Amino acid sequence: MAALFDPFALKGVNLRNRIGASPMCQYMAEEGLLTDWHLAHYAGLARGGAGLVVVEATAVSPEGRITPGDAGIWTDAQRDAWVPVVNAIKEAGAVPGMQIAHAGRKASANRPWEGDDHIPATDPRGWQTIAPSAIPFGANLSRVPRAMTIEDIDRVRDDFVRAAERARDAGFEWLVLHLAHGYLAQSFFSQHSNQRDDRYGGSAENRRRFLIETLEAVRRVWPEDRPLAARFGVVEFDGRDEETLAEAIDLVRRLKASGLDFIDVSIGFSTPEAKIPWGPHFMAPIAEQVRRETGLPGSASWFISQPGEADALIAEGALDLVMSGRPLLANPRWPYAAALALGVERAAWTLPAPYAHWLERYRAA
Ligand code: 8OZ
Repeated sequence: MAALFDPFALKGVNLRNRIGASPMCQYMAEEGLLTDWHLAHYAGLARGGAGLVVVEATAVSPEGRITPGDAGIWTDAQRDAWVPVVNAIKEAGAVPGMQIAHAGRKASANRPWEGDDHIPATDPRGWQTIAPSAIPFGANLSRVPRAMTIEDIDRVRDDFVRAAERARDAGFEWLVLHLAHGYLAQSFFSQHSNQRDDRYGGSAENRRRFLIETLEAVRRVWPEDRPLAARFGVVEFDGRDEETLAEAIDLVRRLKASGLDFIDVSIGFSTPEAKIPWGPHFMAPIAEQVRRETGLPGSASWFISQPGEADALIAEGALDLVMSGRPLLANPRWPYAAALALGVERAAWTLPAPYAHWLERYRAA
């Protein structure tokens, strides 16, 4: 039996296999509301056989969107629009997860295929961004954010709580806090973006405060039997990773003590100067270290595209789940292809019955 197809249980949730669809922004919403695009997209991912489908970074407030096309969950109407997506994912046998996010200084950008840069300050489609300090990311994202006041910090933390309540009420069973990729929470943690001199900046203890307070506030409304996960950038590839990783592991331990159930290990993306060593499953050893040193179950993404490779990472105990992004965009039925490649018995049943029964029929003699 391939380890990739072992079930995985966490809290009250059971995944049918170790393949998760990684959250991937579609930039196809309007005013944060889903469009027809989303239902077909997510039904397709779930029907393809993944055990967990985490929907795209969903903004907790209008200012927290990366682009005007981001999905949101700051209104009840937006919450209700997610319900058919949740139902389609469940009907296909997968567990529905949501990632909630605030883009911080990387907000107010054009969609990737329309420039991938900040919307000019003079353009009414854009908005004032906020961040721990008034320091721009740089490169294509050079708009200077407004440094957050304590009131802003309290409000954004509360926005995460309201978003978690709505995700809960829409029926999501797995929640991911977006603490990665240079967005707001990551930018509190990183010295590249946080130069505050109050209790939210300076020492590691202060730079991690926003992340801990947000997790603790969300945990109070997120049901105990549903996993609370975080995606967190534990390295930057900026030449200072020994210190960053030690601080990150320390923070993950602290988040675990406050109710974090699962860690999806990713990259900080806090500086355009990073030299990222892209290559096959290059984040897996770092994720393994985070899992080992914190005792939390965890996952990674990034260039895990071969079935044998994904299966070995699970079998060797490096990862609990493989979070798959681009392989599932290229082929949502990658799980079926993986089951065939790994010699899983009755591989067709990775897919829903209306597909599986045909695929099993009429074998050549
Ligand atoms: C991967 C790398 C950089 C950004 C997100 C849009 O996390 C992203 C993203 C993903 O929401």
